[in-house]
Amino acid sequence: MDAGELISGTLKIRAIHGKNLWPDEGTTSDPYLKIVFWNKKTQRTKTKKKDLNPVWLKDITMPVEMKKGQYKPLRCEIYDDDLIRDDFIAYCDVPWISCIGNPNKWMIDEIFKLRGSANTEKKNPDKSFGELYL
Ligand SMILES: [Ca+2]
Ligand SMILES: [Ca+2]
Repeated sequence: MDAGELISGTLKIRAIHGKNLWPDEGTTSDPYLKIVFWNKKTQRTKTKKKDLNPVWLKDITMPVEMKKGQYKPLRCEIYDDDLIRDDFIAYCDVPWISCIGNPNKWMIDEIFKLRGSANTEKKNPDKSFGELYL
């Protein structure tokens, strides 16, 4: 495959659950998952109220129309839902290149360790932010 090769289809992601998420609000938070795609489009799950082990079980689909060279991992971000401004909690990057060329197969079945931002790592010095299962 060369970088100019066109890739088209639909990417389907099953957001399953988060585990041991870091509590933004002392002992809990209201987490949702936001996925930032290669084209900067985003999609998110619903908020799970007061749940550090949220089960979203949400299927997210994104049409793929891009050149191979535009490939980027999926940026998966966990936020705490708040009235005024949602707090960023943690993120991970999920490679999905194995999905290209394998239509109609689930290629990712994995637990990803979450990482904090510089700001959340300051608030959470042991840097354990939990895990995301996709
Ligand atoms: Ca909240
Ligand atoms: Ca908050």
